[in-house]
Amino acid sequence: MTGSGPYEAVVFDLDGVICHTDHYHYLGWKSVADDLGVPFDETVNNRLRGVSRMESLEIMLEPYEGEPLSDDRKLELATIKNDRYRVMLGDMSPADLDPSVRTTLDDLRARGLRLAIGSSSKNAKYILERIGLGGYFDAISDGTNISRSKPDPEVFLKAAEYLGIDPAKCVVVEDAVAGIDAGEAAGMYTVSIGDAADQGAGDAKLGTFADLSKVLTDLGA
Ligand code: B16
Ligand code: MG
Repeated sequence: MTGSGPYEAVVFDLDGVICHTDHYHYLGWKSVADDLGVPFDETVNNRLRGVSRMESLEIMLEPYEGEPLSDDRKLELATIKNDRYRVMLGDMSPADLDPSVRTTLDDLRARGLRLAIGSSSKNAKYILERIGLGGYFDAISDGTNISRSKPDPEVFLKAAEYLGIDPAKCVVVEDAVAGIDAGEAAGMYTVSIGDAADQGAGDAKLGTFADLSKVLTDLGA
């Protein structure tokens, strides 16, 4: 069965929407910034939402005033960050999935909506496994299948393609302003949560993830 309203699918960003790996990204980048003597705080971290790993590194390095860094050294720094981040991900479990997120996803699925992930992360499948959602989604588009980062729409257009659904029939849920911009560029209805909602982005805004059920009801889905 497919959703009968104008919308047939929901594409979810992962980090900051389905789960809160954003704090682990912060700790990972902060530890590398500390090693380099570069100031790094939550304000800078907010600029990394939805941004690829190497672009995140460049943002973190903006205040860096040391010796010029070669491309190999930059790759090494990004790898160090990712290794430390993966150690933190390894401690995640299904207990890190908010029960209201699971209930809401199940509610949407019961309506016949197709559910997909649209994440910039190359760790997306590993994270989904850790929190007990491995195999749950109908399609996963992530950092391993894109060549351009949000706000480019590629990650969401691929999700729609994998689902076999017209992008105009997709709703996207995002915590990053860059992600909302990407959803709009993909021609999707955009729903913001967290930082993106705080900044007034999106066609609709969520206070909590569970509010998504009502937004979709209002959309006729
Ligand atoms: P990785 P999302 C994004 O995930 C994060 O928001 C962003 O901070 C991170 O740099 C990016 O994934 C790449 O992550 O280093 O794991 O490949 O919000 O698009 O789900
Ligand atoms: Mg995000």
